[in-house]
Amino acid sequence: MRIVVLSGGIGGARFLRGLLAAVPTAEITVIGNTGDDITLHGLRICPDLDTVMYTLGGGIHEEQGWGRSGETYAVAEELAGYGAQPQWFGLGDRDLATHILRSQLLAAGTPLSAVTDRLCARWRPGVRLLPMTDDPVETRITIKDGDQLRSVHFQEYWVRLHAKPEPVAVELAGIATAKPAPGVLTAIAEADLVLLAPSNPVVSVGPILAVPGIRAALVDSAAPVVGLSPIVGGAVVRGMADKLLPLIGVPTSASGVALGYGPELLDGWLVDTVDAAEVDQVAVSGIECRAVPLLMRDLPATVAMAQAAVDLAGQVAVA
Ligand code: FO1
Repeated sequence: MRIVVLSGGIGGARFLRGLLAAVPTAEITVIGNTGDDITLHGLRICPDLDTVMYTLGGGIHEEQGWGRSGETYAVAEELAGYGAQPQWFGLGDRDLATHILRSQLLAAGTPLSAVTDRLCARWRPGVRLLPMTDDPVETRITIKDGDQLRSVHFQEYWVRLHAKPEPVAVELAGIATAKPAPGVLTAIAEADLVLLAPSNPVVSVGPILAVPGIRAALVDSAAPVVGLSPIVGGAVVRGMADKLLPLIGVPTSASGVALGYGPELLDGWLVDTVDAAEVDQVAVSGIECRAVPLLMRDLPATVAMAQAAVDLAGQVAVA
């Protein structure tokens, strides 16, 4: 079975660990969000690609869900010694090796998709990891700064500002001229099943769907498209989606996110059991909906929700 998963962030990577265990014989292609990518100290950092690569490759800092296990920070301390900026983004020594090699290859003209293949050759994540595009896209948040409006990189909004300032708009700089990375549209066309991981709909799944051609390919795809709600009981499980969903006019609810993606995109949607009352609201829009436990407390729980998504896809495929 060929499965394509749109994934971003820590939740998406953890979901993939359950999916791999639930369907070990499946060929899984992950389309990873690159809107989070940032250049710091002259190095290109791809958080959502690295979190998938490290999580599935066994190198992740488990508690954080990002960065490397067994990390040290000697380089960051030396940079701070020079007063080098910025100092708000935690870069460990092991993680820096990834950014150094990626930056070296990008500077030599290697496309991000080929760079990602090169890095994954070491980690062997068990999935094909594709960036959504090889072109530069940057998620930026316009915030209120006193009576001024200021646009900041998503990472500054999230990591330095802890999503505290009131956001006014989300912008995907570069998206209009971004092209799907090599293999993305083919993977979608050949997929037996497409899954939207329980990732942030605004800054993780949203940018992937916004790459010209990707959403249309999914809408036109013969494969069932099934998503898992990242909102449980009207709240985010992690991250700051609740602060950003209002900016795209989507309620912070399991049904709201499904209707935000829309029935032309979604064939199926999983909500958590606490949101079972919302199943009908989703179903009347034409999206098959089930209520199952969606908290990834441990691997068995994650395997069960991944299996539930695959099962739902099987039901909508024949419907
Ligand atoms: N998240 C933080 O909250 N603090 C950090 O200092 C931080 C550093 C960092 C370094 C590399 C990397 O790949 C991810 C990092 N993250 C950090 C997580 C990152 O901001 C988020 O995982 C994603 O951008 C959310 O999708």
